[in-house]
Amino acid sequence: MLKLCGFALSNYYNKVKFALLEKGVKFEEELVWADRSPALLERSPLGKVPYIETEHGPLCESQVIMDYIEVAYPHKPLLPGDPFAAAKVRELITFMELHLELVARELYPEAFFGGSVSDEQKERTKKLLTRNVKAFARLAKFSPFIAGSEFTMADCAGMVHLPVVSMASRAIYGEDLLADLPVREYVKMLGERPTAQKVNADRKVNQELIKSRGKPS
Ligand SMILES: N[C@@H](CCC(=O)N[C@@H](CS)C(=O)NCC(=O)O)C(=O)O
Repeated sequence: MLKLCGFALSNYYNKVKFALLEKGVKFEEELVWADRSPALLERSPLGKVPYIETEHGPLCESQVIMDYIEVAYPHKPLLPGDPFAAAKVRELITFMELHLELVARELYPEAFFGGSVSDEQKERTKKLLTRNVKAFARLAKFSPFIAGSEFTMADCAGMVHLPVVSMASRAIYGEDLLADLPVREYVKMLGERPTAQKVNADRKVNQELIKSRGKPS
């Protein structure tokens, strides 16, 4: 059986888990911290989670995993059949991950982990994030799903990444740089899905574990 490895506070881990649950794919979970141990590096060479264990071997990088499970388990597709519409879904995922989450990630040490980020870095990140949010707003539909009327894999990404970007910007700048987008309503709507409730409940349990154990690495 396919095994999803990582920890449930990770937004990338939860993106894949949300997709697996939505597709109804049977899978197991293994708690793996991003500790750069030799065993982890053998399966995920950058020491990042998630990765999956398949009957063919391990696979890392969450979007590569999403694309693999989409093809390997084609029932209940999370991408439109039309090639252009499918590419538009992937475009949204790239914007959320490369241009929002990865940029906001510079703030996480101070926003979430008790570290500090220099003022120069904060200023650079704010400029870039402000520009990227405007660009993302031109693409995202929120009607009611992020790519339009159908739930897609972009919603698996949206539900996990957008709230973290909001939280990080509120913590560092005292303002939500996503405030002009209907993120709160969107996340609430997705949160009504039993699959999302499972992801969120498991995340909370893992968060408590991390609080008692320390930083997730
Ligand atoms: N591009 C990777 C990003 C995964 C990622 O950054 N995971 C974090 C946890 S949310 C991690 O493993 N961080 C540990 C590290 O970077 O060393 C993916 O999409 O899977």
